[in-house]
Amino acid sequence: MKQYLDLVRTILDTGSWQENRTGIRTISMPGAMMRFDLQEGFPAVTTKKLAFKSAIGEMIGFLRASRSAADFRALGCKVWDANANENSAWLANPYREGTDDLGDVYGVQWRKWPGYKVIEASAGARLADAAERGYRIVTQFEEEGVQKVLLYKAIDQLRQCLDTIMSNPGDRRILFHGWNPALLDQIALPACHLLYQFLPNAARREISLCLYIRSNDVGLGTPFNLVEGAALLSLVGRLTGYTPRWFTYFIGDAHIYENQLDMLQRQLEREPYESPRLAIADRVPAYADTGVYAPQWLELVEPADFSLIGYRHHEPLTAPMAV
Ligand code: UFP
Repeated sequence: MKQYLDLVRTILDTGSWQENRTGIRTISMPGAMMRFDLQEGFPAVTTKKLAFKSAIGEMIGFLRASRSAADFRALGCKVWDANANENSAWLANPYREGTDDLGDVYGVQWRKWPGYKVIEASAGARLADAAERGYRIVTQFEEEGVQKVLLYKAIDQLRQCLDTIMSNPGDRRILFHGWNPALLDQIALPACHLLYQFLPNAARREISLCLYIRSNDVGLGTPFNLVEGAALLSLVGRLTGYTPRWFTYFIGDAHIYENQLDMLQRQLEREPYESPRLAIADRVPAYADTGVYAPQWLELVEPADFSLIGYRHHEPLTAPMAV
């Protein structure tokens, strides 16, 4: 995890102070990248104790399209409590459905992206094609004298990615997106990690992931997001029969909050330990062993199915999260 400490150093050396909506200043740097070979180990921060279970709980909440901080708590992840119940802009938002509601956050977009089509009522072939793809008619209406049909389908982007890895691994379009412009006004926090692209290599039976994060809190968010991305790639590899390989992590706005500087300075003084390995429980079927494609395990996995082997870390350090 030298790359993480290098990123922290680069931000401190070359970044500049900026104001933002949270009221806590940051040292920010535009554009950063880290690239991990998962065959060399799991990208777990070792210069403090990683909240591994919490990060895995959050990822599993996303896999289940959870939109309530209570669901995340039940999975062992408390990081959404403040965003759900303390952010004044969200508390006043008319789309908020009461205590703990987060709106249409990550998982809703991953698993149930709302897809709409408007098709002319006379366009039989298009209507038939849409029906074949699972679109259902919502209503028929008239626009400028033309009868039109509104259709809807909740798009399971992640499942489509797995299906394509199985059926057409050479495809260069295996990605899912969390940034839905139509829904930014009904969400507690617009997606930070928003674009995931899977890159299978059929000849080597390896799979890689490129992840783009528009805004990353490098003190608290980055260690968390690294766990989630690497664990997701490992799970997808398990279910599709590929060995997880390169995990490339792009950041747009890479920033360090002022009140986390002490925590990071102390981490810079520590020598990182060797990376641990990720273990996924045997009950999660490996396609490479069973030959049976079982994508339903995207929803069946539990936090206890993920563990780190050989995770050696320095003393825990804490710092406040900016909301
Ligand atoms: N943040 C992360 N990772 C996440 C997540 C949030 O680093 O997975 F959900 C941080 C980035 C930023 C803040 O500091 O939360 C989001 O604020 P904004 O929307 O203003 O970028």
